[in-house]
Amino acid sequence: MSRTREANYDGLIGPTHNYGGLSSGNLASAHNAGLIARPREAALQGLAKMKYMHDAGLVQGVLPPQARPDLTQLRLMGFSGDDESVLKTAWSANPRLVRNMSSASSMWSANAATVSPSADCADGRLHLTPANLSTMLHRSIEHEQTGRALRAAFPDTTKAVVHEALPLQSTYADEGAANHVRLCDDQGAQGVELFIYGRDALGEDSDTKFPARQTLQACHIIATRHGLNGARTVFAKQAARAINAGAFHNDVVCVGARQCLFYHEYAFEDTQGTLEAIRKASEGLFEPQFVEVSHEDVPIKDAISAYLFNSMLVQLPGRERLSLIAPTETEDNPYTKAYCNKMIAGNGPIGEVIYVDVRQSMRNGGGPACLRLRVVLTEAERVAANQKMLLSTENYEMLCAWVETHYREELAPDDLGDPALMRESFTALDALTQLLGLGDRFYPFQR
Ligand code: SUG
Repeated sequence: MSRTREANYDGLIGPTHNYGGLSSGNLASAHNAGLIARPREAALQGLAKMKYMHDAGLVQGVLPPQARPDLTQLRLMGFSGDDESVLKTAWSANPRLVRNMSSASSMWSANAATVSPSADCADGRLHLTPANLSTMLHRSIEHEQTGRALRAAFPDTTKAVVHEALPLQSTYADEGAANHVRLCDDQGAQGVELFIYGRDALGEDSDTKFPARQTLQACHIIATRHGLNGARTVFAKQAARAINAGAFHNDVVCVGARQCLFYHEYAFEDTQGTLEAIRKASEGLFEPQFVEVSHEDVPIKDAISAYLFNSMLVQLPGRERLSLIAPTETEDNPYTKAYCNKMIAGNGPIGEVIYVDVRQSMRNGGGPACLRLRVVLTEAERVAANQKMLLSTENYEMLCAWVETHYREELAPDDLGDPALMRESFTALDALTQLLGLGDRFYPFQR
């Protein structure tokens, strides 16, 4: 067994966490618009999940929240003066714009980037492409800071390449690892990378009711940039009916790990073709294991509302079978709970389901899997990574204390116009740069 391991880098939930109703096609975001959010509780829930994974023996990383409100964007839109004047004039001109510029959405780090481990890439380096997130205004402003955070996490360019995001144009719409699955035998061996797209921007018109956020063109470019072996790469179309039912990312209806692909019957446009392509791409490497959940066992509506597939599928040390780290909502839903009980009683590849409480994030459509970016690291890559961005018992406690010091208990969307919230947030992030070893010029407000 090689010493290559999969790390999970979670997005630390930021001080402006709120329910803005900003994401069309994301049913939770739409239904919960305007609710009072609890940023402190949200951040502590996220940290508790990270600590759980760390204690279970996995490598756990932390990605910093982004600076919000994004004053650079507001200045580009013509609002001027000192920071407080920019926020105040923008808020009185257009509160919805300010809400878009204030979202804590970078917490969902499954959308931060697409990651290809060095074992899959022609130049033997780890490749990461920050997602342009061009479909949603509030997310399209993330990629630059995401690139900076990833460069801070993986500073050794002889081992890791952090690319620029794809151009911000709808042809290249890219939502990162939420539409990407890697299957493999040992983590350090050549794997099969599966890219799932919702639309072919240069082909026929998209026929979905909600936006299809990932294009085939974006998938092709990323696979080329990363130097992937074409014979070990699969491109599959997400089913329009999944998008229309609220699966705004593929990871709402599918998750994979090691040799196992766990997915809903309605996930892919052409299920048999997709499975066949995966079988072919994995020939000589490993035998893929497919766990398909039928619509009869779990109606697509329940799969999406209970977020069964937005779980982390992980190989925990000491376990023979895979563990599914699912949201508590999966336990609350009779269909998904019954399915999980039946599944673990069987002898398939998934042997255990562990429920975690990330309810604050869930109300915006972000389950356990949305909150983490998987990065397979060889031992040398792990040693070269920024150690302060890896969770330890010590910095977990420091991060919890930091949240307790700086975060508000409650936040309504209209609080986002409050200059005091902006000052509190920037003070918090300034302090965080020390804790995570980011230097004192990481955020725009520090420069
Ligand atoms: O992009 N929600 C995010 C949820 C992202 C979930 N990620 C994955 N499935 N990997 C989104 O729709 C809602 C923000 C608001 O409405 O305030 C939001 O951006």
